Amino acid sequence: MAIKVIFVGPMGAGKTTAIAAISDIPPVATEARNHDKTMHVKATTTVAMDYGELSLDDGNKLSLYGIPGQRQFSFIWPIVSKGALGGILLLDCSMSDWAEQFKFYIDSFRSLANSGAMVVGLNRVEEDDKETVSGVIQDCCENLELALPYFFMDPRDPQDVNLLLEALVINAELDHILQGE
Ligand SMILES: Nc1nc2c(ncn2[C@@H]2O[C@H](COP(=O)(O)OP(=O)(O)OP(=O)(O)O)[C@@H](O)[C@H]2O)c(=O)[nH]1
Ligand SMILES: [Mg+2]
Repeated sequence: MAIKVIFVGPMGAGKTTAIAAISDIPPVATEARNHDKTMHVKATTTVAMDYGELSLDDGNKLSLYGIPGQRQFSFIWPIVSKGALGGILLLDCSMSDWAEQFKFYIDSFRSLANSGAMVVGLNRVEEDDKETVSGVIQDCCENLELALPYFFMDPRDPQDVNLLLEALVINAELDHILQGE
C-alpha cells in the first residue's frame, strides 16, 4: 500500500528539491519561470504540484507530493493534500519571515500537526544560529500547544530528507498502518 506524504512550506524552502533528492522514479514537477524575484531569487517555481515515490525496505511505498509555495496557488493545497497521512514542513531560515511562515503553515495544515503527523525541516541555518532558531521553534510550538519534531537539514541531501521521513513514519505511527496493525 502507498502512504501519501505532502511536502509543504513557502516558496524556495526546498520542497521540489527534497522530493527529487529521494524519489525512486523521475519526479513529476510542474515548474514555470519565477516572475516573483522579490519572494525568492530562484529561476523556477512550482505551479501545480510535485510528485515522487519512495519504496521502503519492507515493500511498502510512500507517495510524495509537493505543494506550490506561492500563496496565489493556495487553492491547490487542499487538492494536493487530500488523503495525506503525513506532512513535512520545510522552511528556509535565511528568510527574515521564516517564523511567521512556520506559524502560517502549521495553521494551514493544522490537522496533520494536531495528529502528530508533521515533521519540520529547517534549511539554510548557520551553525552559530542553530540555538536561536531552536529557541524560536520551541517557543512557537509551546504557544501552539504542539510538540513537533524538527531537524536542521539540506533538501538537496537524500540522507537528510530520509531522516525527516523516518521521523514522520515513526512519530505519526504510520509504521502501524504500513504493517496493517
Ligand atoms: N546553496 C544552497 N542552496 C540550497 C540550500 N537548500 C536549498 N537550496 C536551493 O534552494 C532552492 C529550493 O528551491 P525549490 O526546491 O524549487 O523550492 P520549493 O520549496 O519547491 O519552492 P516553490 O515550488 O517555489 O514553492 C533549490 O535551488 C536548492 O538547490 C542550501 O542549503 N544551500
Ligand atoms: Mg517547488
